[in-house]
Amino acid sequence: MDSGQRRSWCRALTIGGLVALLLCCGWGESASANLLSNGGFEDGDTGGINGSGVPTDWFAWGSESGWHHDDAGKVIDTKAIKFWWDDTGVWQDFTVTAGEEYDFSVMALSVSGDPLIGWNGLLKAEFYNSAVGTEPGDVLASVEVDRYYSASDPLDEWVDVGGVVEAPAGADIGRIILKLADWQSTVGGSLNLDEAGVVLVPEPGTVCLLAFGLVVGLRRRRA
Ligand SMILES: [Ca+2]
Repeated sequence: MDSGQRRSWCRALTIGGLVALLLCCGWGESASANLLSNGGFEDGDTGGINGSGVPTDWFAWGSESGWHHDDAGKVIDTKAIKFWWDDTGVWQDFTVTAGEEYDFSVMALSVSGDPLIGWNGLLKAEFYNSAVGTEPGDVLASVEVDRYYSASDPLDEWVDVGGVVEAPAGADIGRIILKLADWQSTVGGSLNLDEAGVVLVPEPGTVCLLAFGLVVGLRRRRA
């Protein structure tokens, strides 16, 4: 390879490095994949949430105080879930790395025809070590990430509920939990939930430094 070819290669690699820098610094987060399967509740039959209607790849507990439904105006795409009492909920597990941050989210809708009263919607995160187990007594950390607040959040529009949680030391399993909570003296109505998601929060500092180092290194070689 003569010096001209080498310069061309270096130029191409430098441009590649700059593109990588832009990608990881500017657009890295949007590329993160949802760690949940069937987060939109599109798969599985409709019905009682802890019976015939449990959504594919989700687990449910409690009595039949929830429904997997396809009610027009209360879904994103074709199906969603809803709860009307706090004795029932759903969860799904996914793989995590201790020390990494994860962005948990779900969309919540309370409609004026059946408004949630006296409850809040709750998004919880839990973490486990697979070698220990995933029973309630095995939990390493339990975090109440965010709520849909029935007293103050708007009716008839999807509200984005969520937040970022770091996986604690020893964790290799994360769990998202969706339910109602905060019973008050008078309760009623129901809350629809859809588009649940968990994404790994990228570490732009580390990745950008690597890309920056690549670009600087190539430029030095060219000099
Ligand atoms: Ca859906």
